[in-house]
Amino acid sequence: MKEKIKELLKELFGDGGTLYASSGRINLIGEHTDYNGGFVFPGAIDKCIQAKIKENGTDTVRVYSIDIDSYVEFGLREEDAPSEQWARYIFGVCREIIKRGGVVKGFDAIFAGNIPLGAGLSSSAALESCFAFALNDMFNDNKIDKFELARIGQSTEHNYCGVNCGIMDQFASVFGMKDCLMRLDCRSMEFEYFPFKADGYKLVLVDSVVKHELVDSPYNKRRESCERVAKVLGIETLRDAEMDDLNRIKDQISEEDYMRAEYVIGEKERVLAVCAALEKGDYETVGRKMYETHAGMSKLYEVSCEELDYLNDIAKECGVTGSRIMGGGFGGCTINLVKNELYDSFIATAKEKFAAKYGHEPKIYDVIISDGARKIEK
Ligand code: GAF
Repeated sequence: MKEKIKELLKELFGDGGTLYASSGRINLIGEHTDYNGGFVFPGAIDKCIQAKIKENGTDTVRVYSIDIDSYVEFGLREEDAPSEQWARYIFGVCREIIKRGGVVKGFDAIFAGNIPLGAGLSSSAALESCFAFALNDMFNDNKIDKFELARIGQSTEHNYCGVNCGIMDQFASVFGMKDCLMRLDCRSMEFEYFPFKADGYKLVLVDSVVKHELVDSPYNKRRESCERVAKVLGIETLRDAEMDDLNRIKDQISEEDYMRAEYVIGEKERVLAVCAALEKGDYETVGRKMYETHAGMSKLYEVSCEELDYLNDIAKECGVTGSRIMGGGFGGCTINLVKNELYDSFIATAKEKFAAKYGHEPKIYDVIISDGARKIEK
């Protein structure tokens, strides 16, 4: 990927430029908790976006996406927003830096990635983080702090892409560290690195290949439900709600909003239980909580789909320690905590059964926890 990017930059825009990267993410547990002020537990992975970028001395940004085989030029003023979705991520990052008083000058860039698109591994956050990190390095002497870089990506989603996401994906992509998961408190924004070495286990993603697409999806509706319940409770976010509180206002909210909030309140506790269990090396509890999350996401939050439920059932039948939908839902992957000795038979069974039912095999990605946003070379 690196060589191809370098070659094309030279061919299209001449010598020079710096190569940057940022990663996709997994999340062990803590789904749809970020915008509710709760906890998340993500890590960056070894699949990333790489971009080679150089200043071009104009007011124009010129970018070529190798994977989409698409070239876009845009100016740096608000009215210059491109119509191509992929380019809006980059445009949004530029605008959000400028809005915060930062500097962005015209540049040329070529980028490519190996994060499967629509698999719920945050390829868009990786793209935003890669450019936010790069433009901070190139034009702002790295004065924008890392949390702000993550917020720049998040605001890009809100203001240019129509997704009212939380902070988890951009946080993971910017702060990711090799071999570590991170527990982030999305209310205080305090976080801790957790070295993750589940001896005797593997983390593996099973991709249903049902395309998960958050733009214009019911994702925003889920968030609205949570905000409605918090409002009735008179609190800022569901982080401050317990089941007793929810039951107290049950007749003032819709049945659907009740279910959404019930899931979020349970999920908040599950993240903490998983962290405590991990510290004791108690993977059985970790796994049990993952299954509980899946059930909640499927039955209460209703962000699963038939294919993901089927993958979860297969995991259970195979004796996999933990399995659940990962990310926003509506397609994408399950994340599975599998004992080493069960790994081969689980993968073989998942492929076979899924293919028999849906006519194609799921894709399998082993999880390797890696670094987040970084400069690769000058
Ligand atoms: C998506 C969002 F972008 C995140 O902010 C988070 O809410 C996640 O869904 C669900 O946990 O990835």
